[in-house]
Amino acid sequence: MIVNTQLANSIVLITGASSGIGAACARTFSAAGAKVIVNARTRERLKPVIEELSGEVYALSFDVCDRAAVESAIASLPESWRAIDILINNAGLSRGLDKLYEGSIQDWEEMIDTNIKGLLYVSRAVVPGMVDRAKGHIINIGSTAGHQTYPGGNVYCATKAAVKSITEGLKQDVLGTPIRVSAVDPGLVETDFSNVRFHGDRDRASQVYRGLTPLTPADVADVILFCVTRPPHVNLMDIVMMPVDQAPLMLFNRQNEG
Ligand code: 8X3
Repeated sequence: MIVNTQLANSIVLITGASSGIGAACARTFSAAGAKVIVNARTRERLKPVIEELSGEVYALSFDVCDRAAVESAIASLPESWRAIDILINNAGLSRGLDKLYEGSIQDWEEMIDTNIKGLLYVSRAVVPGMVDRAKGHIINIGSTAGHQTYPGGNVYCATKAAVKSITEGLKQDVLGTPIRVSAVDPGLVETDFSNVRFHGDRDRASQVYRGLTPLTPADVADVILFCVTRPPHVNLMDIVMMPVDQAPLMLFNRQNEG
């Protein structure tokens, strides 16, 4: 990939960068010339991604759900990595696809803690620096699930609707500054997402993508790159993307099915 002059030496923090969309963002932004801070819960999980990157990379391990850990990790950044230009709030997960009245409260807590509270903690720690420097772009990874609720999606969809509201609210809050705020909302992307949702039931997870061509994590990273490389006066507010084999919201074109 050609180094993008807009991104050369920019510092990008990507949460949940050990796999899926986060890891794809690390590859895409690193290849485009950015300095990349990759985050995951442990350094160990980041190793394979770091080994793939040829540009400058800094590993920052913390759990986005742990407010004190978020604050101290961001405060611990060395001087040369402090001025974060782009924050990609990617860490997120789904757990379960149960009726609300039968759902696991632990599943709910995990989704709310990661998808909403984690995103808020990281934003609260990083955005003040952007405001001080009058420079920055926050990209929140939402979902088609934040636009319409599907059966069994109840709490997960609510967390992604919250991401949409938080994105809009933050954009209002930084109005009058050059800071940009965007959400990228994918539909079906083939990652570990469904395996995590179904607590490691790989057969059930593979059924989600059966007979269709889902988005890849690289497809989503590509759109995020597009978002941040628009001219500085252009703010893409919310990009909803899905595979050609999906239609709003849960209609699928599966091959070999009657
Ligand atoms: C991921 C998309 O439709 O599996 O957020 O919830 S979906």
